[in-house]
Amino acid sequence: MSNKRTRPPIAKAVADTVGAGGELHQQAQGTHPALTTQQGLSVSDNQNSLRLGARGPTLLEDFILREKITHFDHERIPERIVHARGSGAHGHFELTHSLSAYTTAKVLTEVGVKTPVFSRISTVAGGSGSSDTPRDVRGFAIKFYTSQGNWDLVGNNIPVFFIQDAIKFPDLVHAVKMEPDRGFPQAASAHDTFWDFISLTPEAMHMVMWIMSDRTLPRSLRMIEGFGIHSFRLVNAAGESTFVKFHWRPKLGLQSTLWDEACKIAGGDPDFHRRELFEALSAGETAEWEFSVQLFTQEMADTFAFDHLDATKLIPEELVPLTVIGRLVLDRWPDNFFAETEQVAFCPSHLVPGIDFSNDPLLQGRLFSYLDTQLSRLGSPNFAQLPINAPKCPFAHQQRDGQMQMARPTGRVAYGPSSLAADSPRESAATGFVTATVPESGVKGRIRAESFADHYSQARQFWHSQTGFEQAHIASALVFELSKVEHLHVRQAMVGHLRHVDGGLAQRVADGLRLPALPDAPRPARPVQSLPTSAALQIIGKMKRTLAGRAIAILVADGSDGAAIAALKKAAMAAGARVKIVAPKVGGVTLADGSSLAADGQLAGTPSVMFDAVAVLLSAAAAKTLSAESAAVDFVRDAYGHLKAFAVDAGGQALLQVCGVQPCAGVVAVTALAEFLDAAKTRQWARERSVRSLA
Ligand code: HDE
Repeated sequence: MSNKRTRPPIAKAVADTVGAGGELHQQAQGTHPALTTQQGLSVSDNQNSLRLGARGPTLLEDFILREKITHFDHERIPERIVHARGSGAHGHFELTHSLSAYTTAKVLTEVGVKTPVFSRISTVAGGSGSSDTPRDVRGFAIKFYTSQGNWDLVGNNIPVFFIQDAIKFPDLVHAVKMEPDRGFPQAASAHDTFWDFISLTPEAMHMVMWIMSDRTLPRSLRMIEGFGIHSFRLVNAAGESTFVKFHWRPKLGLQSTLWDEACKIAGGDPDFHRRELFEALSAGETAEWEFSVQLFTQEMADTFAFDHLDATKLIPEELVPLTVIGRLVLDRWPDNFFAETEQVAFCPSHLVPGIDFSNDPLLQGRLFSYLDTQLSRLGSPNFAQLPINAPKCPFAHQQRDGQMQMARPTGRVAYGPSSLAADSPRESAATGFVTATVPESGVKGRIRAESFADHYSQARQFWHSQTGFEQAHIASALVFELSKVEHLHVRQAMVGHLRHVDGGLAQRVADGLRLPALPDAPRPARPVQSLPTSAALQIIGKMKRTLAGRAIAILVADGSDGAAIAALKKAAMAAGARVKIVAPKVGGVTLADGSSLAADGQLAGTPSVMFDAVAVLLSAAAAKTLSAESAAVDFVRDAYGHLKAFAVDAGGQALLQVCGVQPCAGVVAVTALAEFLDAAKTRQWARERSVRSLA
């Protein structure tokens, strides 16, 4: 029970005491309320269970011990079967452009209204305790608490999906999760069962290109895009429907880590993304997205070279441009992780009048799955009563009883039609949800539409839309992942598929795996088309040259120059960056002028992978000491290898030299502050080929 709701009386002041065993008894006094049991009974001793004799057995009679332990034993609920690891935040959606011509949904027609939201961003494959930075799709779910009921938009950070039909989802998830006999790998697609399944599922090839790109290695949860993926329908007052796809784009721009960096972050700070969002929101910053729609009619859809009901396809922006309609802002970390982020229950079937589903077979399956999974996860059909799930608009229904009924429904009437209660809830033809009237016909059967059969053309389009750096990362990711696959025939089958995407890509991956020969390509169901490229599919083109939301480390030690540190910190913060002082000891350093400087992080526990750019400002003596310190050498080498900008003074330069870092673009004297801050806004891509071999 929340002690906020049932705050017991403050006990009369008694001083803290030390018990016979030396244990501390903190007494209720001042603003501290008296600790109680769930029943409100004030507890006199929270340190010792009830015993027979000081060194004797514990008594079953101890109902206080039993209540506490019993509750503890039941403090976990089943984690989500997918998307178990996630972070959530509150905020709002503000509409800036009305879609009243297309829909009656007030959330999409009332300009200026701020609709409260709760959003949860997650990885897919790992358990709830897994790290934040594996190569994985990010789930991006938004619950809009609208004035017409809750609308859940349960999307991802990638606009397409692996499979076309919901019946394949359990297979996909079983293949990517830990292998069932051995219980590993955790949160990783780089293993045999995943690639075996993929190599036998040609429809996954477009998604494979996306997941092998750096989209699956986000720098921050504030730097990912969001997509509803499926086509939905908007329905207007006249009952006319228009198809819609939802997109949301980060204000801070897209930004990713490098693969080596993501792996090292997982060791340095497994909570990297959660902590970043928590720290940003706690500091008064926001996470913000520009919210857009792609609107199209059935007639337009009939002209597309693909089927928009197929979730393995996207609609290029060049074909149907995006219309910006609002802002999504997250600005408040939840009060309690479990009550909100863990218990929030998203269901694509939660929607409002004016929005409706399409026939996308993946979406149709999801409409069943989410409600079903919430029943098993939250244990009761009353999960909608949890504060995080309850609508913020008035609601009234006849659903009663069930486990954990928290409300106290009154009156005799829990049914309809009824004539006994004047205030019982009734249907409303005027405001109620009406399913779009869409004529349907066809033969009943387990059928896959022929219009879903082109599995390679958009994968090819994606590949050809990337910059050279991005292509090298995709090819290298494929080599990395397939190198972890033990079965040669699976590696070969995958490279065979890649031949349809691009012959050069297939060759690069085959070389990276040292395959004896280029494997045969499977026969495609449809001829592969070369579609026009689309810059919107890149990450590099969508990065922002900004320091907002970026972090800079200044590595210092005893004897560092305080004036240089202060000037750099001031300028970087003025440009929007967060700055952290990293020192060999967390207690701080004594600067050259004898003054003290506190550290934000200790060198061994604050590696450079946590930052976007670094400064190394050291005395000559400290540079010498640190050159024999592997944490310092790794700090420099990793920052260099991860293509980050450096600001250095003479001591910093000396340490860089020991670490084998030669003068090059992006390594700047600390006196050239503007140059450093500009370089810090991006990675030094030109350096990449000199630090690692890529496929
Ligand atoms: Fe989900 N998915 N999914 N999914 N999904 C779940 O629901 C499912 C799919 C997505 O933060 C589960 O509450 C099926 C596509 C997000 O709480 C479950 C299919 C997209 C989240 C489920 C899909 C998503 C989930 C597990 C194929 C992007 C996390 C826990 C038909 C458009 C929500 C839960 C959160 C979670 C089923 C495919 C996004 C089992 C059957 C496509 C963001 O119900």
